[in-house]
Amino acid sequence: MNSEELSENIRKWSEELGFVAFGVVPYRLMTREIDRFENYLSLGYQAGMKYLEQNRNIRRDPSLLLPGLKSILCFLAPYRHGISPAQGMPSVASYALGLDYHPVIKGKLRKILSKIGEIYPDAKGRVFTDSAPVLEREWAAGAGLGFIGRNNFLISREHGLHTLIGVILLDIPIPYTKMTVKSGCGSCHRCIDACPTGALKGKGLLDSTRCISYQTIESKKDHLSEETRIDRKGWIFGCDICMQACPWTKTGERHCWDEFLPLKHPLLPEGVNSLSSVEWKSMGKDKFNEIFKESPLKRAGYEKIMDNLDANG
Ligand code: B12
Repeated sequence: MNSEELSENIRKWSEELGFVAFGVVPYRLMTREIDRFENYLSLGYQAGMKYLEQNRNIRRDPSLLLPGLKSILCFLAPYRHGISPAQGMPSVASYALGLDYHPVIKGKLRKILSKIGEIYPDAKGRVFTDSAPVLEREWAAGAGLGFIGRNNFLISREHGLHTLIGVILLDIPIPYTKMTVKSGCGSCHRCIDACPTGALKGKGLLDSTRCISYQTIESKKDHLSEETRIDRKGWIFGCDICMQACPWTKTGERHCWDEFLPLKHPLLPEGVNSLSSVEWKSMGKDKFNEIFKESPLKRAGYEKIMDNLDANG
């Protein structure tokens, strides 16, 4: 099988697994992109995410993750379920209502990688989603899967913003799918206007110190500390405000993997998006750990979610 045929097969396998887009960028040093990233760090916009300051050599040269790297395969996993939190209830970001996307996406990427291995037994590859010091949005944009919006999202003209990025690094060449996607932001700055904390700074920059998503997921400090004392507008895990404000958010058909639909658990018959603040607070740590053991919320953990509830009053 030649590389064009392999590429067509990868597309077919990825569609069978439910990915809504596939594209390829060839390996190269990320020299230009790393300058943008360094600028972000110099402004302190990484807040307390020390891991963003590390492994800069890998972000610049991803072949340090896979010697002989030739191709970077990018895939989009859809999670547009169209379900919002009930009015006045604490909000969880839409990507986080179901199962943790990391094992779900990696599992599907591994299936693709093993099919490639059946045809090219000597090929070596690695799969990632949000799990390596790499610039996934830059790659997905480079592979023609979308443009990067003012709200920082990789926006697909076909599938909108509710997509997560999965990546396979391969040491064999796969034809490049480049097809630069023209920015669709124009003069629109609704995301910047909508962000209640002023976290979006324009020019593709997001100040994490002010971002509700950072505050409610990543920050290790409690809501009373200076770093995190902002109005979180009811969000207790992640934030979708700049996504909801974007005109592209309604683009495309409603695609959502079953795994990303709101969790249904015997201990949670109505689903996670219908819990009131009182119900969250009376849940208790053991029940929380049981219900959310395969959910993204376990990254924040019980104490942080309780603190986020307190922060919203
Ligand atoms: C750290 C991180 C965060 C941090 C910081 C986010 C940030 N904007 O910096 C926090 C915790 C705040 C966060 C929040 C969210 N995150 Co996050 N996050 C990451 C992570 C691990 C690294 C991102 C990073 O390196 N940030 C540093 C900045 C400098 O890099 P960047 O965001 O990639 O931005 C680059 C481009 O935008 C580019 N750029 C800017 N302008 C332009 C213009 C052009 C033309 C081009 C080509 C490039 C370009 O410059 C930047 C540097 O190269 C990535 C996974 C990964 N490894 O990439 C996921 C990732 C970006 N997150 C993701 C998601 C889903 C979210 C949330 C939506 C979750 C939520 N609902 O709360 C929010 C969205 C916030 C936002 N508006 O960006 C998805 C985004 C998918 C998508 N379609 O865009 C990713 C890709 C994970 C994944 N595998 O799907 N996240």
